[in-house]
Amino acid sequence: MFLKSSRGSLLAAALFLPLTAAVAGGEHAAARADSHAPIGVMGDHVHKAGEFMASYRYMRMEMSGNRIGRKEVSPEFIVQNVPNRFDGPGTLRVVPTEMTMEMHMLGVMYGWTDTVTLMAMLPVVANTMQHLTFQGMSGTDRLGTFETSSEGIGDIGLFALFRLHDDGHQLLVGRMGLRAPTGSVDETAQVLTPMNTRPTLRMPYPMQLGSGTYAVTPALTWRRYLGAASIGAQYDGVLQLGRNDEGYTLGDQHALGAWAAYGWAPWVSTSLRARASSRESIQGLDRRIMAPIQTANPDFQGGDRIEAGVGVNLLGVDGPLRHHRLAMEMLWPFYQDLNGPQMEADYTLTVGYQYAW
Ligand SMILES: [Cu+2]
Repeated sequence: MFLKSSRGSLLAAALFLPLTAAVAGGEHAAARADSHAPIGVMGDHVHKAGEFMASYRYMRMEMSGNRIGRKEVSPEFIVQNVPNRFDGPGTLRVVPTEMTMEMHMLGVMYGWTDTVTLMAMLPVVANTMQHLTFQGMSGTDRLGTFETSSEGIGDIGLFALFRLHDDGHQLLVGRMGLRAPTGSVDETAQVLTPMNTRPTLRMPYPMQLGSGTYAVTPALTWRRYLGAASIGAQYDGVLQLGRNDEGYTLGDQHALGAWAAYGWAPWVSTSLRARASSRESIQGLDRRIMAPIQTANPDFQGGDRIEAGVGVNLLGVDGPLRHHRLAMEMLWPFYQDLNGPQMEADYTLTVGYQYAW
């Protein structure tokens, strides 16, 4: 799996050498931990013909508090000021306060040829959301709190990765992917209404497990070795196709990220990464998702975010650990401009294990 990629002198130099650092020549190819991008990046590498790789990723995103645009707002501000677009109260009456999104992602890669690698991804999703319900049709009297959750298979993805350029130092990988609507979009939960009743309703958009539509997921990834260091960049998109059976389309997403990594030894590298992403709001409407809560409004979805963080890649280079990889990355947002009111992200953690043979 580690290609004939690396010729860098692996034990030299300080973190983030000037980009002019010369690539040490004359050494034969060796495995290095930063031959894979930080674990939060997907579809960054390819395999040689006949190689397989199995992977497991755990991703966790925590959200809390709310914003309108870049401005933080309180639950009381939301229920006094933000209109309810559906029948009932004039303003929103239920406010989400915290959300945890977890994903267990199983993946397999296969080098079909030296140029084309095939990849499949199966996500298992688990979401929980905490809410605050305000009493009656108006005012700021707190009635109570409730939690909803959803769990199950998300949208599976099938991808082809293309080795567009690879000279041992510099690698360019193109990706074309198709996501299928295998995740449920009709999950329900019991809620606490402002009238103090507890009906079971279809959950709002962020709590659903899938998109309900096919999507194409192109990406382009570039990586270059600079001695013991490496730098890389990726564009990553999710373009939804058509409208789902419930009557809506999730917003398209575009992300641009860049990282720098340094290999302290062939078996360990650390990285810094920044990523800017943009997601559009939802087009259309699910007629069964109509409640005085921001998450039920298709307009209050998506926005722009810039996050940055650190990662570590570990690679087994000999003995029984050879070809095993373990990696972790943590990203924190430092800029969020949300189509809000919407919950803001606190952090995203990705832990991954990969094994190639
Ligand atoms: Cu792989």
